[in-house]
Order: sequence, then structure tokens, then C-alpha cells
Amino acid sequence: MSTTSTTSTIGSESTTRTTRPSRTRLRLAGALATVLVAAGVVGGPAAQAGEQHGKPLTLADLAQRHGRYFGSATDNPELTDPAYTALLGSEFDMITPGNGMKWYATEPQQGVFDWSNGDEIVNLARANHQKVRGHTLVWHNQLPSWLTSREWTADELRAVLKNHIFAEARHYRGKVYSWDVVNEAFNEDGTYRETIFYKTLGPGYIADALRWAHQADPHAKLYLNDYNIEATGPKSDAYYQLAKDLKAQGVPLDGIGLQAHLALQYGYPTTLEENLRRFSQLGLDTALTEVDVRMLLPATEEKVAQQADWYRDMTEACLAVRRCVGITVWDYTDKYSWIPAVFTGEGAALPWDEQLQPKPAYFALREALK
Ligand code: 9MR
Repeated sequence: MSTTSTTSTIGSESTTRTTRPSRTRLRLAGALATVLVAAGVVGGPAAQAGEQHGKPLTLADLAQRHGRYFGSATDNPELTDPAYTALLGSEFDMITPGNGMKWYATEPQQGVFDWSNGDEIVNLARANHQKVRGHTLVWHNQLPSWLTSREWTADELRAVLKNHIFAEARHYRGKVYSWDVVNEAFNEDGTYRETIFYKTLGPGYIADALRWAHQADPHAKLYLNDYNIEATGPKSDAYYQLAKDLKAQGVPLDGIGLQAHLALQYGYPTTLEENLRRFSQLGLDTALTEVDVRMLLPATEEKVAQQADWYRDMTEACLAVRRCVGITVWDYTDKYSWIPAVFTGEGAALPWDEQLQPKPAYFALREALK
């Protein structure tokens, strides 16, 4: 479905110049333009073809021209695959650790911290001049068993939560661009998910988590992140209302992360752009944080083409809304996608195939970013 036709509001500066340029000035400007075109810096067939100095522009290069980033998730076991890490290091300018910063990994025993997996990814990203989205401080999944296997009083759990957030956000202070502070806090109908945190502490745990994360790392952008909130509807309305309330209370919230785990069989979220825009209008950043578009296997040419359209449409929606700051795919190759392990008979969700070859979705992304 390639229905959204959007106009980017970026870079639409109006010129106020009224004097007519002299001929010499025009000649100089012409010469400069020729040089810049030849160098592939602006315009020209090479730049239009997405090249610079004879090298194809990366998704990150193209996104940067719109003031956006283009990222990928990754996971520690994959980092031993040199063909994989080569593309990971060159095509993207934002990295999200898929698992390495989650609670089970970072605080395997109470008060005993292990930063090794997160650090490995942060160090790799820094070596490649990439930023990092920290994921995630508070989530009901992938918790260590010391936390889930007993009852806590509210005071105890509050102290446990505060300690974890402070330790982790302090450890990565200055090293992450943003934090998914609370992940997946709502049910599909917009009610609060009955997590250990909600049940023990009430809904105020979200504001507390944001305040503690801000104290621990004042410069990180703080996000709430969830799936199935791409379209308007009860779940995304719940975030809209919560974000509004948090802003009114002066709670440090910077953005809403829309995961965007889409599936061809469930249809495209046609209200995505409108939804991004309403969060923008609250003064919040938005980001597409975990994008993939899965399908029922086998992948046919038709499905792969439809998938490409969806990647294009999502990118155009983000570019059309000023405060949609970037897009991250939930890993970039089908070789390392989480989908087949969780959804039997589904897959082929990412822009590169299992052999690390670009698929139509990759070219659609490039087109949308050009
Ligand atoms: O990609 C992650 C996968 O390796 C884990 O097994 C899975 C466990 O729940 O979590 C995956 O990442 C999730 C992310 O942290 C939050 N949004 C949904 C993602 C896919 O499940």
C-alpha cells in the first residue's frame, strides 16, 4: 500500500533576498556548483543516484540530510560475524542493543551489575561514530529471577527500581543518546499492563522512573516505548493522555518510541503520520524504534514488494513530521531477526535477506530518504 503522499516540512526555508545577483556572482556560483556537483556534494546525477565520491550514500547519510538518524538494533552473539558487523558499522548512525542492556543482563543478582554486553555494543558503536539508544530500564520481560521469584513491599520494590535505574543510567551517562525508560506499559485496550511494577507501585512508577533516569543522566533523551501504537487507537491514545499528564506535571519525558513491528497480514497503520504529529504537537520527539515488517512464509515477489511499500510509507511519514527524529530497524538482516523464533511460519521481515543482500525494502528506504 503506497498511499501516503507527504511533503517534508524540513529545509523549506524561504529566502528573503531581494537584490539581483551580479553576472560575476552568477558565474562564480555556477563554477562552485560545478565543483560541488563533480565532488558529489550537491545535486547532479551522482548525488541523485545516492553517491558521494563514487561511494553509495548509506541510509545514515541519506537520513542525516533530513536531520534524522537511521539505526539498527544488534545483539552480542552476532558481533562475531565480520560480514554482518561491516554493514552494521557502515550503513547506520544509531545502534540499539537488542538485549544487552536489559535488566536480566545488567543486574543478574541483586546489586551485582554486569555491563559487559552493553559495553561491548557501546564501544563498537563509538568506534564506528554511531550513537546508541539505550534499551531498556524498566520492562516486565527479561527480568532476573531474583526479582520475579518473590513478593516485594512497595517500599522495597521502589528502592530496587530506583537503584537499578540509577546504576544503569549512571553507568551509561554521556554514552547513550536516549533511554527507553519504560517499555510496553499499556495493554491493547489502553489500560495499564498489570506488571510487577504497576501492581506493587501503581501508575506513578512511570513518572518516578523518568525522574530517576533524568537525575542519573540529565542529557539522555527519555522515552516511553511500545508496540501497536503506530496507528491512533486506544493504546496510542493512552500514551497521548499519559504524555500530556506527565508534561503538565513537569516530569522529564522527551519522546515516544513507536516500535513498529508490523505484519503484512494485519494491514498498514494508515494513521501513523497523524499520530506522530499529535505527539509532536505536545512538544515531544517521536521515533520509529524497532521497525520490521513480517509476512507469512514463503515470501513471494508480491509480498516482498508490499513490504517495500510499507518501509517507504513509514519513512515518508516520519520525514513528514518535524519531531520524528529517526528510524531504527530491529536488526537489519533476516539472518538475525527475532521473528521466526517467536512467530512460527513468519519471517523475512527486514531490509536485508539472510545472505546480507539488500531486498526491495532497502531500495524503498533509499528512495524515501532521497
Ligand atoms: O530482540 C529481542 C529478542 O532477542 C528477545 O528474545 C526478546 C525477548 O522478549 O526481545 C526482543 O526485543 C524486544 C524488545 O526488547 C521490545 N520490543 C519487542 C522486541 C521483540 O520481541
